[in-house]
Amino acid sequence: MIRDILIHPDPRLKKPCEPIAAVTAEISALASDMLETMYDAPGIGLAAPQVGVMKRLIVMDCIKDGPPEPMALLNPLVLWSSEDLASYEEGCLSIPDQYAEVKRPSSVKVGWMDLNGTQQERIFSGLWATCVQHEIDHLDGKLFIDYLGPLKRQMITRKMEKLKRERARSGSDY
Ligand code: K1U
Ligand code: ZN
Repeated sequence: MIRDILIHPDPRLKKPCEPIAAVTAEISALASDMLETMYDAPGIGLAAPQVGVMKRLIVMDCIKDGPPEPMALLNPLVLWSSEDLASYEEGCLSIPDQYAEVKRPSSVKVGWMDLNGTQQERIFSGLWATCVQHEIDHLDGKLFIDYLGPLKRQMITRKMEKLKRERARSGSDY
């Protein structure tokens, strides 16, 4: 099932999310819906608060060419970050059509629980590293525009407020 993606500004996008205690049928269904919603958007990642669920769950697939590599990460935690930084022009499905360069560690080691309840660990690099950090930020109520200066952030927020007003007026449900 494709779920609606919240658009900034929304208080749910600014709040920290709750850890997941166990993999239940509800959590598995949520992960499946989030992957479907991400591929439909289309995007390379999605975090549960973006669909209004305040739980620590993210999905990702950063493969551009080749067979898909869908991932669902429960309670993801950055265990190590490289000292060297990489700059990437980030976007966000909750901030449509707005992009900005963000500098983040170029590699990170992340630990998480998978949908079988097994603890996993992996070093992410390149686009995967950028994406996993962007998604974990969502779980902590942080958006990529929070890395920008106040003027740029305010300009983007005003554009999103206008977009939401227009969508509400036209009765659009996306
Ligand atoms: O979390 C999100 O809002 C999803 C976001 C993830 C992301 C993008 C870029 C850098 C870091 C994290 C997106 O997927 S935005 C859409 C996007 O990047 C994309 C869309 C279609 C094809 C390829 C990329
Ligand atoms: Zn985002």
